[in-house]
Amino acid sequence: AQVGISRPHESAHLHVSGRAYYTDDIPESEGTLHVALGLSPIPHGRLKSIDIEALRAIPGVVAVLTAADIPGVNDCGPVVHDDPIFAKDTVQYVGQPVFAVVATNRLIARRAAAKASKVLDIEPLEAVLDPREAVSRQSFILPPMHLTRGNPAEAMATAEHRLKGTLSLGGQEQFYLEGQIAYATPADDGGVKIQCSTQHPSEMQLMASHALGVPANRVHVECRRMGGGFGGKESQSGLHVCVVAMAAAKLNRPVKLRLDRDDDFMITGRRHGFEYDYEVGFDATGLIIAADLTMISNCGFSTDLSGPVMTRAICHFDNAYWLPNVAIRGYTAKTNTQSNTAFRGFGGPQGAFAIEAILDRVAGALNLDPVTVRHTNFYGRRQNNVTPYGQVIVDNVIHELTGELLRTSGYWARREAIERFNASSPVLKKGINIGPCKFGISFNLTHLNQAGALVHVYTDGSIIVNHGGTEMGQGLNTKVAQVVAEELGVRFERVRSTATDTQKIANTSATAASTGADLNGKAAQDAARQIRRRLEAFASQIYGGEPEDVVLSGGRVQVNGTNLSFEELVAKAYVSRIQLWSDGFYATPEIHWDRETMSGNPFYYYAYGAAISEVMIDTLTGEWRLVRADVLHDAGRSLNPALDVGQVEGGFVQSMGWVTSEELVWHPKNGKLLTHAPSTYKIPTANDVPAEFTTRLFKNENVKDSIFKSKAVGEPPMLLGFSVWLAVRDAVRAAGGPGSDPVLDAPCTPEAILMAVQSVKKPAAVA
Ligand code: MTE
Ligand code: LUZ
Ligand code: MOS
Repeated sequence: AQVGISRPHESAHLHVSGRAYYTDDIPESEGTLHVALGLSPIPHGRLKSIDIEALRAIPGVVAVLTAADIPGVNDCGPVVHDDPIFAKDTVQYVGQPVFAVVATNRLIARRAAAKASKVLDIEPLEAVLDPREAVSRQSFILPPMHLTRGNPAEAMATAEHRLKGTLSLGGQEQFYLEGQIAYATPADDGGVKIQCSTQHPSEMQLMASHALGVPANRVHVECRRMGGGFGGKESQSGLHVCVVAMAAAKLNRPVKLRLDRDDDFMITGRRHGFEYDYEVGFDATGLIIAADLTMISNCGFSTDLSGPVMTRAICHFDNAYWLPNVAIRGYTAKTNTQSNTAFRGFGGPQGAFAIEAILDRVAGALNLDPVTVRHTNFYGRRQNNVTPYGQVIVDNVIHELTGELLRTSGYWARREAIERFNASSPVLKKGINIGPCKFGISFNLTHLNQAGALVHVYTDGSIIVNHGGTEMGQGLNTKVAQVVAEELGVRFERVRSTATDTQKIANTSATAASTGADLNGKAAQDAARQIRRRLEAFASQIYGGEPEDVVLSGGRVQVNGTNLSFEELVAKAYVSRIQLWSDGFYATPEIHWDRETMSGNPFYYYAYGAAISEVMIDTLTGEWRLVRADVLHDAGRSLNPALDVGQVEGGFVQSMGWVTSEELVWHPKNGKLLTHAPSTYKIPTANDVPAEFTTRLFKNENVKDSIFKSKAVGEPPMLLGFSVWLAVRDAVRAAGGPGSDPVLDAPCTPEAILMAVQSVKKPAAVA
């Protein structure tokens, strides 16, 4: 078998030896020019003038481009067209690109662009930086979204207990190791070729064609791989692509733009931070009767993907829990900051975080174990199994999965041991908690759930697969190659994946929503299957027997008593003029979504998981450490367990970083992002991975006809690191004593933990 077994990443040997080509490794053509962007130094203002001459006079500067130089449309917005490539008339955040300097080398371009505050004349306007203030001023990106089920107001009024609260969850920088980069080369007949780091080549093609004012067939976009995307290159690779495309077209020279890390932080957006107001009604067992939630997402200055991000947040507030009466309101706050965008989970984690925080308070208020309260509220198998948006859950494994994890992690015994430890340890306190996950798989914009592929079998029997998905380190190309190998009965080493290319597969969706292997795997299987059918028909024609009885396996072909190699059959088929290549297509069945009523079947299926984390905090300093983590995750019948475990571990750690140490701070007055480099923005490092860290895949298979019954695995683990934040809460609760009710937002930096410890003595405000 070629699927269901661990295979090294198709480029692992290149990654580890430094020979993998990323965009910046492509040899530069003669005459390549370099761009740097001139950025707005103030958060909101009227742009009066740009002293272009001062910049042009700098030796080595070839051109200075502004909004006036864009031949087509000054926009790189993915959905709503409110994302200027260069600010015109107004600037809307500190870091917004206003002009581009094109120079003979990168350093000259950067030095010239750094003079932005000297050459820009901007009349300041009032800026809104805080999302709650934006709401109070009715400064929204989109109309509010509402989802209600049952009668939450009535149920709340009659509930035995009620809790109210507010909660804040910060944003998160993608921190892809390879920053944003694009390289454009002028091509024949008014065309341009763009090699860039993007999750969405087709969108880059359209954005560049709009900016240039030429048809899409003049723009060729290629991406061999990214050094990480994490959602940050779904739409926001567009600005860089548009800048190099227009510079290359105007100057008729190859042009490259590679952002410096600080500029990447200052220019591009990230995960939306969320603010919450909630009320929850429950009974003495912790069973939720009613939930009322208001979510505010900090969108920044433009729309970008904020609409579908909020939709996914609303559709994940339930996480794995049955909420009989629920009201959810989503407000998209417009602020004078970078425009926030996709980040692993795409709003789903922000929705689920709210219910996890709420359930943990419920458990504390009733003095019940947090695991017990979650169990009480899990969706049922045959009843209480309909989501607030009306989808019936038919694949629920959360009971079995958490049951297994509780056993293998020794949760109950460790809970007792931790209680004994805490009773005798006044300064250091331990906490343990669970973070369950249910995550809906499919783009919530239904039409995006389609994909294409192209499989070529060459006359020597070697194979190339091209598909619409992009490789960002997640191993998509490996999985797709495994699928093609399985279908054609050859070893996976025989199949090579090539760069994603808009001239090979048209109209692709972003590699996003974790659907890469689901969609492109199926499309590639469709292509490979057509070739196999032709080979089977041909083999039975020349050797006799029925096409259905031909077996392609292990690089051999068995037909009616004859056994020959795959290469031999391919060579014969070629000479007989059999088509040895094929396209393939896939569209996810069954799914539908009504945006007006916020109801339907948006997800083909759900992926499940859970993590149990144990932490120790120092109540005198707020410092903390993850002592142990146990993760069990559902990847269905995994296509490649090694890759999937890697995705789960990576997602867990990235999730933990978000809710514990990654803090974004904008200057409250001048609006500048202060945490714009690893010196001040703290992502987890190898040292933060716990000494005891066990990740396993839950034995399961997809109930739906997904590719070889596997499940998407990219984003769901982004919920698992919540267990670390919840364990910190548990430790703070231990510091406060029975019935105490920690006040803790995310990220729970040491400062936040210390403040929570110092204020924790107050008992829970249970009504
Ligand atoms: N893993 C790595 N190594 N690098 C990445 O950039 N992006 C994540 C996830 N895992 C990412 C990653 C995100 S945001 C998504 S949507 C999925 O991978 C996309 O790939 P897939 O659909 O093939 O899983
Ligand atoms: N929906 C979704 C989307 O669920 N995930 C995505 O990444 C996405 N991107 C664009 C539009 N809708
Ligand atoms: Mo992932 S946020 O869907 O790119």
